[in-house]
Amino acid sequence: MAVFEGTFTQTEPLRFAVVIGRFNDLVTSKLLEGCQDCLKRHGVDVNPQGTQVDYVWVPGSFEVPVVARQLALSQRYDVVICLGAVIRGQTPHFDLVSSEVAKGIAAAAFQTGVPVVFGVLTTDTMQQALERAGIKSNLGWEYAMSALEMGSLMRNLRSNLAEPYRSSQSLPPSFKSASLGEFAAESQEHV
Ligand code: INI
Repeated sequence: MAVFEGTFTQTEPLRFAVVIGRFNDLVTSKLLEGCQDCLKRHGVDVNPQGTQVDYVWVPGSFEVPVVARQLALSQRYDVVICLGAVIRGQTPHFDLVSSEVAKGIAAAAFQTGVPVVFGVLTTDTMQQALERAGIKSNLGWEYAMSALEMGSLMRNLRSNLAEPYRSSQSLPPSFKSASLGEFAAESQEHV
């Protein structure tokens, strides 16, 4: 059998889309800088005029999932990175926005089969958000690492799982040459 893992070195074939919320752009632009810095240091051409990364700005985090899904559906990208900042101190509807964004991003990945990185900070204060976007560390870097790992892992899985598993030796004789339809019918008989 096998172990599948992403890599951080073979980045040349990878294509990325980054969706960024303008709301709290003091924070999101810093997340983007951290994200680009990480991609660049791993050999990715982050220039918007280049061939590896496209950038899409949206009004706020709430708009991120629908755009992430559209980008994932386009089949142009190995991975979509979502960047946003939802801050409780200034957001009476913090819980609504943050939970919808999280659910929407998860759905975009699940519905399309394209990894969508959840890079939306949810904090109580602007101070906490800034600390995580560059003052102490920059989580944009971690989101890019997840994107590199997931993008390369999914490529690896696609190429290795293209062929169905062929170990007919270990199957009972009746299963050996069965098509999927026959297999399903046969399985039903045993229920
Ligand atoms: N969007 C954010 O990304 N972060 C926030 O903290 C925020 N607040 O405070 O409301 C926010 N609101 C805008 C929202 O994402 C939508 O853009 C807006 O509701 C229009 O649909």
